[in-house]
Amino acid sequence: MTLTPSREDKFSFGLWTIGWRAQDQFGGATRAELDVVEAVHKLSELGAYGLTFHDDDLFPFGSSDAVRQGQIDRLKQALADTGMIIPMVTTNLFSHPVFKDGAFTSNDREVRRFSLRKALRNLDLAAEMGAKTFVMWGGREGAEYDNAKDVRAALERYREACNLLGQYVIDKGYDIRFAIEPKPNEPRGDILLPTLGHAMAFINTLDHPELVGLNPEVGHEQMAGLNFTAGIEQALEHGKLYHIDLNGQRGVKFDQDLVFGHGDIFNAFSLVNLLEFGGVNGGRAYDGPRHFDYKPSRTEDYNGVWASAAANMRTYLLLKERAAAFNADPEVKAALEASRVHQLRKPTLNPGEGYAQLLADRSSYEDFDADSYYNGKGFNFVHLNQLALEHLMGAR
Ligand code: GLT
Ligand code: MN
Ligand code: MN
Repeated sequence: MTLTPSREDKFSFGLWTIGWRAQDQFGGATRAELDVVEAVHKLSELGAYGLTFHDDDLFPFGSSDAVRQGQIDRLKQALADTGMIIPMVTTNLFSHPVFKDGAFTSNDREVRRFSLRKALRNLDLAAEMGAKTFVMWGGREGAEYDNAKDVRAALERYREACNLLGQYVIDKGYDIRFAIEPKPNEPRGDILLPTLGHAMAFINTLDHPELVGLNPEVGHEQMAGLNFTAGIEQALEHGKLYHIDLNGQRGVKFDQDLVFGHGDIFNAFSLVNLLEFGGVNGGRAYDGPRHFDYKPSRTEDYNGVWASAAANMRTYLLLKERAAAFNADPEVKAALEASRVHQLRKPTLNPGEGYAQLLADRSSYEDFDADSYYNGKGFNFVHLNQLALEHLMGAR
């Protein structure tokens, strides 16, 4: 296994990640603007295969048609020169003051109609660029105050928007699927569809649920204190992992967008094992882009930006290598056996068995020795976890 990224690894980056100028609530930018052509060439040299962007990353909000087209043409030329692709496009419905109370769910109907038009226009661009996924991150769709937002009405308006965009894609014959990106808070006090569980329930209420899946982000689930890998398992079980945002987060705090693996490294290890090798179940679980949505720290100059971009990919490949070693280790196999991990795949009832047979089975209850679980019958999980840690640290 090589640690040098290649196109087959399907690594992609948002233009807003490496291009982030590091402004925050307490201070202005620490870096100059990054030109899209340079971004494409640099990412290509580093081994990425794709660039993603918001409309406003490529051409400023309110650009004239000529400026917009000029930037699109420059990007297309850079793609042609490097062989890079645009796997995903997304819409900025959060930066301009017009979106201060949201876009599709703003209390102001004119803002909602404007937002739909902005998204529709960007769908045309996504199709033109060959993107297969259209991410919807509703960062401003939310509220700070309970009485300020009719949440049920907001969900209806969000559904109205998703249904309209879905119908547009169908009617235009675009080969595009939507991926909703959940986040619990920031910039709003509370954001609509805060976790991937909320989003999955919502998707099932749409006119075309098959057109809409998830773009879960590591840090966003972890901001809610949730286990990201476990969430991804459930998204996979529902066939809803359409895209993924990889990064790092250290605990329940503001959205850090650190380099992948620079947060919960244990969870990053199980995530890569799941995506690449199906985790304890086996089989490759996800075939889409490995998309990094991180922010190079404010302390870094452009040398640090490119070093951090490379770090995302190298960490991913290191974890992939470590996961392969973990899976192949006979001691790990024995530990999984001792932990009875694979027994969970066996149905609890026998073939054809119902409650009548279960009630008649004395071994399942009357003769079952529940007390033998006191002071015995341990599950060996800690040993299994120590083996994971040792593989992770390169100690095995
Ligand atoms: C924004 C956000 C990210 C989303 C992007 C897509 S924009 O930077 O913090 O998590 O993925 O709109
Ligand atoms: Mn984030
Ligand atoms: Mn993201």
